[in-house]
Amino acid sequence: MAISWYPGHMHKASKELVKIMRETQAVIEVLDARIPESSCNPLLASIREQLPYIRILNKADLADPDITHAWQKHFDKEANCACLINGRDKPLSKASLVQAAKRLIKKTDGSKFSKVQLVIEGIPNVGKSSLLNQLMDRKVARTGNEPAVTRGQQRVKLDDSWYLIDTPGMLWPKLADQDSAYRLAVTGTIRSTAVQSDDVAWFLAELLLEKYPSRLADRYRLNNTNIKTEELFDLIAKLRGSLRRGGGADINKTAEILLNDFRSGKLGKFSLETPPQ
Ligand SMILES: Nc1nc2c(ncn2[C@@H]2O[C@H](COP(=O)(O)OP(=O)(O)OP(=O)(O)O)[C@@H](O)[C@H]2O)c(=O)[nH]1
Ligand SMILES: [Mg+2]
Repeated sequence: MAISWYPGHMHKASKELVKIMRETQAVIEVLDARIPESSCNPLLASIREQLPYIRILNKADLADPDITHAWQKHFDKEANCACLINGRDKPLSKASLVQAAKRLIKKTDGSKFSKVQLVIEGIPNVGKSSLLNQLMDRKVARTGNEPAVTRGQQRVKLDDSWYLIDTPGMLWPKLADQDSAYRLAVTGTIRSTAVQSDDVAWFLAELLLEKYPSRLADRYRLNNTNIKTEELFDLIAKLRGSLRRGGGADINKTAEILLNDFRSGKLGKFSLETPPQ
């Protein structure tokens, strides 16, 4: 099934984003450290145009640290860009963010920092509002473990002359690369009603069987990982009690188990994309 998810509220959010760019000094683009390439929304580059941008590799606690650092080096080479890392294990401080923003803004327009507005943007469910709360050191924005929680812009004062704007998560009209689209779905970016979770879990199971069989063996006590995807579903179902009456895996329940184990980090840290050499 082809994955595509661009509801009306995202189109509206992109228009609202365009409106605030003129009063914005720099953009904070939040990426998923597990899929930095697929989580990079091409619309955002065209909206921010020449503005400097800070890329934050978020949810780094769920990704392979060496690969995340390689991505950081890769993005740091882009003109007008600084790349920072954030995760539950090592939260980014307000001071580090402000320092990076000051350096970038100074380079591009020599601003006096009398009033600086930074806009936080990125794909849905990547952790934009959580980052806002973290930087503010209190809960100012609603967060949730599902895409499209934030529905409108929210502007807050970071300190005397610095403002932050949280924005709704946005995808783009056509997810041309379907492998990327599936990686977005696996990481929880696409609303569950817009995808078939058994399809997404199947994609994940095949990927894990091919590239990370030992993680599956550890988590699901497998003696042998030289098995077909269907057998993997059956073995998970047996272990976790998601069998159909009469035997065999309840595909939907088992798909949820596998996806939840992956998304929560219980299967380990995964980087599904590496930077180009
Ligand atoms: N493991 C981990 N989870 C995170 C991190 N940051 C955010 N989350 C979780 O990711 C989920 C989404 O967080 P939000 O901050 O609501 O994401 P958002 O980008 O604002 O989402 P939308 O408003 O829907 O676009 C929540 O369950 C957060 O707890 C992180 O660094 N590590
Ligand atoms: Mg949000």
